[in-house]
Amino acid sequence: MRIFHDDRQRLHAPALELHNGGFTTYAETPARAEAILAVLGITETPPDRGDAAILAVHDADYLAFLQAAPGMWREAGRPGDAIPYAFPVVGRRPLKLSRIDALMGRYAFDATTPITADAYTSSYWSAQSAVAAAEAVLGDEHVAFALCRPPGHHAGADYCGGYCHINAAAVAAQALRNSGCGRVAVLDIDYHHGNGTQDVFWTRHDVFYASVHADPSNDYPFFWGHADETGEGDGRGATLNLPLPHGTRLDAFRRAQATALDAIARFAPDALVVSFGADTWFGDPISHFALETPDYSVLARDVARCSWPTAIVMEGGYAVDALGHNVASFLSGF
Ligand code: SP5
Ligand code: ZN
Repeated sequence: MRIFHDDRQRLHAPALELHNGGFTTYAETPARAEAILAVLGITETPPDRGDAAILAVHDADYLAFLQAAPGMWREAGRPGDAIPYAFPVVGRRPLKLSRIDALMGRYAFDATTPITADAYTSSYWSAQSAVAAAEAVLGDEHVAFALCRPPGHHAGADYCGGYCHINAAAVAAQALRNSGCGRVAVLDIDYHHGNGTQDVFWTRHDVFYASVHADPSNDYPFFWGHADETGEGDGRGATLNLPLPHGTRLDAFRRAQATALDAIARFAPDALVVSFGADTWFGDPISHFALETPDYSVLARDVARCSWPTAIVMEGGYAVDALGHNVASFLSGF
């Protein structure tokens, strides 16, 4: 299987995140990618397809802000990484905002996702890896893996959050659409709901989004991922959310994934993007499911049996010592 990753994806290294009322060490570290590389071995550097594939999903003003924010933060005399503290819950009117703090809140939905000086570069290359995987599965390969660190599925067209700045899975799905796939599905099996991917495709019928995740009644990202969210307008019925309780093990997860795969089969996609998170593992430090390492190959075989060209994109997974083995188990199922 071809595996794509660029060394620049490991530059972004926030020191701290806001968690439970104080600052704690950042869970989404470059060591995650190193752990996966150590187990998988050789990877390919993706070609640079430029801004176009990213601009097909994200707003230009948002991408410009990701690049400008670290400098604005420094010029304002702030220590550490840029983090927001005020959010426009009243709605995001087209106001002329200039203060770094106002812009940070405008372009973020949480305070756990610093915009470091390397955030844009690392997420840019993460997205290029996803595009390379998408291109590979339209060529001779049936399946390819993008080692996408930083992750992406919480980032929307104009906002960051959940350790994500650029939505690599959405960029891959849109790249597949632009390369002649009329219908594309995204299967999201990270522990957390992929609110950004859902938002990007919410009103579209050409990209189906299905997610198996922790019930947002008890878990991040709280405001999205409830079972009654099914899409709107042209996208009505093209979003499927399957929330599961704490303690979920393979049997229940596998049944939910089968429900998602059945719905995707009815949609009849030309290609599939899998947002794969290993934070469903029983020992994950920030999550509460109970999958075991061999379970990932069972889940992957169920996906592989559907025989759609499949680009796998890495999302979460924070038990660094187990992460490479969990990823290898998943990929082995293909
Ligand atoms: C891509 C992805 O899996 N994002 C997950 C974002 C979850 N953020 C909310 C939970 C924050 C927990 N922070 C723990 C810090 C430990 N040092
Ligand atoms: Zn996650």
